[in-house]
Amino acid sequence: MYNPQIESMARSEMEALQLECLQTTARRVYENVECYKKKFEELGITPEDIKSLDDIRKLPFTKKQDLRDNYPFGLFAVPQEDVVRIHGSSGTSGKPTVVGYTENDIKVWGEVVARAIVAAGGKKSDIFHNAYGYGLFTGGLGLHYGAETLGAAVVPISGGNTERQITIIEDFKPRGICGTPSYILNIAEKMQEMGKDPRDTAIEYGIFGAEPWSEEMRAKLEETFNLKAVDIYGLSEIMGPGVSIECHEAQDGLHVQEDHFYLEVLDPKTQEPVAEGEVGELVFTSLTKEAFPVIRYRTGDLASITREKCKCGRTTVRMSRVKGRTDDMIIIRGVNVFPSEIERVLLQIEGLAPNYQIHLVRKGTMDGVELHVEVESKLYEEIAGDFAHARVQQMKKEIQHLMKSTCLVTMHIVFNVPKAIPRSEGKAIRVVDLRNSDKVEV
Ligand code: DLL
Repeated sequence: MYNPQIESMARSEMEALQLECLQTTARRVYENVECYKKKFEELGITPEDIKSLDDIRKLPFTKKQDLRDNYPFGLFAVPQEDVVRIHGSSGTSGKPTVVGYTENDIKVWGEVVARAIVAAGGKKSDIFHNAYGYGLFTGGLGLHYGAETLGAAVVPISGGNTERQITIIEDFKPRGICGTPSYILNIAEKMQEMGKDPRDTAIEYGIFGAEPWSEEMRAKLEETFNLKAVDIYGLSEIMGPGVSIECHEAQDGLHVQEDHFYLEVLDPKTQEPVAEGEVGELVFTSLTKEAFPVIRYRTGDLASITREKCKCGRTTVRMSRVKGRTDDMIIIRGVNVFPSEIERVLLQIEGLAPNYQIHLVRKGTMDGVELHVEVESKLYEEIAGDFAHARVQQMKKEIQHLMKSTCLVTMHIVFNVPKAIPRSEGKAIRVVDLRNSDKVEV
C-alpha cells in the first residue's frame, strides 16, 4: 500500500475523518460558491445542519447541467490566482465541462493516483508507459502526476502514433502501462500485424479505465499481453482518474479513496439509497477539494458497492465495475440494454475481433439495433472473405440467439471485414445513434 495508514484505516476512524471533511466542504461551498449558497437557501439549510454523515442527505445534488449553467468558472470556490490547473471533459453538447485545481488539489490527486498504481502492482522502480491522452482530458496528466508522486519513471507518450508506442515499449521495457482498454488492444493488434507478440514485452501490469469494459475484455487483455489488468475509475468533475481502483491481489471491485471522495449509491428514480450489493447511481461528494468542490454529484454511472473485507487488507468500500450509465442505457422497444452486456457476450465468440459498434436505426416507426461485429483476420482467410460461408451464417445465428437470450432484443448482426470498425486512440465509441438521420454519437 502506498498509504497504509489511510488505506487500511478502521471504519470508525475513517467515518470521523469523513464527517469533519464534509462539514468543511459544506462550509466552503456555502461561503464561496453562489450556486451552492442559493441551493442551500432554497432547501432552508446551512452548513451547521451537517452533524452526522447521514445528514449528507439534506444537501442538494449537483448535476452536469449545473456545470454547464456556470461555464466556465462559476463553480470555482477559490480566487483565480489560487487555481494552478484547469481540465475539462468533452461533452456531447459542444463546450467542455470545466474543472479547476489548487496546488493542494494537484498534490492530493498525485497521492490518490500513486495509491492506485501501487494497488495495481506498481513500484517506485518501475518504468511506466502512459498512453492516456494528455490535454484537457484528465487521463494523461492524472496518471502522470500519480506515477511521479510514486517516484516511477513515467513515459508521457499520450495516445496515438501506435507504431512509435510499440518501439518505445520494446526499447524502454516498461513494467506498467495505462490507457483506455480499447486503445491498448489496438496496440496489441498493431504489434501482431507487424509480426510481433505482445507477450514478449516487459509489461507486467496494466491500469485500464475511462470507458466501460467487461470481464471478458480483461481476459482478452491479460491473455494478449500476459499482464495483470486492473480497473481504474474516475471522472473529471470529482478529480479525474484515481477516484477508485482495483487491487491486483483480488481484482474484485474498486477501492474507493474514501478519505477524499464520499460515495452514495442511489436509486436514480427515487434518489433513495439502495441496499449494499444492489446497482444504483454513483453519487460523489468531494471531501478535500479546494478549487472545485462538488456536493452530491450525480455521475450517471451505475454500479453497486460492498463493504466486505478485501484480501489485500484495504478497508475501504469497494464499488463494482461500472455496469452502465443512466443516459447510455439503450431502450429498444421498451427493453433496457447496456452496451457492456453486449460486449460481455460478443467477446465469448471465437473468430470475432474485440471491436464492435452498436448502431441504433429506425425502420419505419420501429427502433432497431444493428450490431456491427468484425471477423478476425485468421477467420477471414479461412472463409476466403465470403460472408455467405456456412461458418459465418452459423456464427450469426449464435450471436443473435445469445443476444436475444441475454438482452431480450432481436438484433440484426452485420459482419465486417477486419479493421472495418473505427479504432480509438482514447475512449472508444460503442454506440452510434442513427435514428434521426444525422449521425449522432451517444
Ligand atoms: O475518464 C477519467 C479517467 C481517466 C478515468 C483515466 C480512468 C482513467 P471523464 O472524461 O470526465 O474522466 O469521464 C468520466 O468516464 O463518468 C464514466 O462514465 C467513464 N469511466 C471512467 N472510468 C471508467 C471505468 C475520465 N473504469 C466518465 N469503467 C465516468 C467504466 C468509466 N466507465
